[in-house]
Amino acid sequence: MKHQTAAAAREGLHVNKIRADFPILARTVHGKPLAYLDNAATSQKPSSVITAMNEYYTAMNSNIHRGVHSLSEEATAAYEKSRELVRRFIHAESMREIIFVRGTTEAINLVASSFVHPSVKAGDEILITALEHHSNIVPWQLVCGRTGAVLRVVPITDDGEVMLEEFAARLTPKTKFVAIAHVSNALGTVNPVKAMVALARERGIPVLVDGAQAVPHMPVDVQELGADFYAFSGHKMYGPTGVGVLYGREEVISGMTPYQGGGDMIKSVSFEKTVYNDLPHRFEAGTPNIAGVIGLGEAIRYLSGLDWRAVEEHEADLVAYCTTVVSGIPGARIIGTAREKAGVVSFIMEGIHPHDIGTILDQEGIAVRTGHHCAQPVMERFSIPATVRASFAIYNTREEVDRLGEGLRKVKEVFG
Ligand code: C6P
Repeated sequence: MKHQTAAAAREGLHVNKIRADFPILARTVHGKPLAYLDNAATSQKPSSVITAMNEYYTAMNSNIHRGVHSLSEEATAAYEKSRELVRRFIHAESMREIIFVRGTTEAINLVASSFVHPSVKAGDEILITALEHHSNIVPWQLVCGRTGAVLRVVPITDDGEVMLEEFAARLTPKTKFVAIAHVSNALGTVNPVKAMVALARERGIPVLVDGAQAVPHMPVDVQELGADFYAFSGHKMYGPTGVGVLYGREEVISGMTPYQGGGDMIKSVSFEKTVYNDLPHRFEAGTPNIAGVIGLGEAIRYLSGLDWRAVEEHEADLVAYCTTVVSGIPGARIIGTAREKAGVVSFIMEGIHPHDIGTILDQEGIAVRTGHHCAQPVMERFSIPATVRASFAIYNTREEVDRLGEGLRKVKEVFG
């Protein structure tokens, strides 16, 4: 019971048991037990995910969709099984809507290249918010640079919440696309994405939701959400790196030109004419990350075995507890105080650079991320260069948050 929060114990999220599923959590750093609080950067992987990938390489390694031999058929079946697991996980209507990519970044770039670039002209507008990750800013700037379209930004409040009325006001006849984060990686803010998607779609404007920081923390139903695109990465939801998902509503992606050309995305090729493959394969050119996709499927199996309500309660408890602990350190200030947050507590300490804080915490075995978190406009909004970010997963504990508090008191001693 030592590691369990009250909420977790009550609801049956067996944190001690979960911790035992993640072998890396048993290691030490600088002689101290690892307290891994950098899950928004990437989460740790359970043994089942590592084993599934190992099994692919040891028992069925071969290319997919190409061979008639048994290994290729087994690998293809495992790969396509993962697609079905993803479909169920996000409640998509069809497997044709699930495109495997390298991660959120590639998913957004795919939409920018294949959907938005061909459909905008000079003077059209692409709307994002002020709390986006660089991956949901730069691809749109590239499109704007090539087409003369204009990037518009919805401001956020001092609490780090998107100003909804400003969002609505910026949805004009010039707006041709909207791209918004579900959860902010730098602040933890959960955006009211359902309402935002509805506002855009009422006006016939297509929407992409960047779900990178949402899928590990809450159930997602893309049909209920109503967005045209939903992007996320495997490695932040207990899966491997190098694999992610672009969900695209079939009606929308069926009219899109392919992102990249190559093997597997075609039905037939001649020098005169190429016929593209069916959905979703026409967006998966070349040999994909087969082991990664199989590992992602296993991560989804793992997550699906947990009670979402217990996960959400446990992580909300950790965020609330961490907020209290950090706020109790003289000179500390939480950055991002939205009413609804998930997984993240960002903060600064007066007169001490976040990198120095991160270095001292590392000596205590505590892993946090320090810096701008690939969200420099967020830092600019709060007139700070960087923050310290503690970010949580299902296996974290209040005890680890206490260790963070002790580490921060050490930081205060060192820096006076
Ligand atoms: N954020 C973080 O430490 P990739 O790198 O493609 O898997 O994910 C990009 C990305 C897109 N959107 C959001 C909201 C994100 O948080 C991230 C990744 C990590 O916050 C690494 S910079």
